Amino acid sequence: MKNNLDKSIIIQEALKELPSPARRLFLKRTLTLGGLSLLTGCTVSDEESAERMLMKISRFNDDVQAWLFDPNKLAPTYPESMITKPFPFNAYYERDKIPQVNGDEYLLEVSGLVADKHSWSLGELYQLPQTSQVTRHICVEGWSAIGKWGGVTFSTFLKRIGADLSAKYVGFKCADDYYVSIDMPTALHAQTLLTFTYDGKTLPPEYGFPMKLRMPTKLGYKNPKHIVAMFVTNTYPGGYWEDKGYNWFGGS
Ligand SMILES: Nc1nc2c(c(=O)[nH]1)N[C@H]1C(S)=C(S)[C@@H](COP(=O)(O)O)O[C@H]1N2
Ligand SMILES: [Mo]
Repeated sequence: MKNNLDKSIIIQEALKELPSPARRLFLKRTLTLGGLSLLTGCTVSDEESAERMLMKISRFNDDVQAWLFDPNKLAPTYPESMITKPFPFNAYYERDKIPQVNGDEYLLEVSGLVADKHSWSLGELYQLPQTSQVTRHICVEGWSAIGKWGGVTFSTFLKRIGADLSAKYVGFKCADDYYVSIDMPTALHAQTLLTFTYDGKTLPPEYGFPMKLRMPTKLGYKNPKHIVAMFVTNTYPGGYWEDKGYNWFGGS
């Protein structure tokens, strides 16, 4: 077993191998060796594997960094012919634990810095103006897939509930033990959708029935499925993986 000091030396050495100083700084800021293991799902035990993983992550950063850091930049969209079939399922548990939410009884709780705190039935949510987009979902575990999600533009919903749009965060609680929070600029991003459909059909349980917040500008783990409650706040709410060491911004 390597001790913490060894680990920090390994990561420092591996970081030296990265070509761009900016990228090096970026990774240094956001990653520890433990975080690297979490991000990649592999045990980082030696310099070579750390380096390989950092290169992989840095290539990924090259692709996404621009729009991750600019709230006005749009993530790429794709033709429907490029949709990945079958679209992967992922959660911190296996398929047999997928939450089975009863849509007839379902109510979305809304709280915090919002004028209208009434809970929303699915019928009411489906009445909101609906749109759809075909975007790439990127998981830190090393896969990405293109899918089509439909729902209401989240900024439309936030305005409808009279959310304080100058607040810092929007937090989400899910029907499983998952929870996550995002920054307000991302919540207001034009491509951030509160989605109820996948590929034109009601979102199936594995993809997050009754709703998934879909943000093509964020990594997969920032996109909560099975949302049951949301709140607007100025107090940092954290998140399931963030509290285990992932970086909150969700772009590394
Ligand atoms: N409620 C909930 N949301 C979640 C997760 C989860 O375990 N529970 N996993 C996240 C991760 S890491 C990924 S990659 C995506 C997977 O979404 P998919 O099953 O539609 O591919 O959901 C995200 N949202
Ligand atoms: Mo993920």
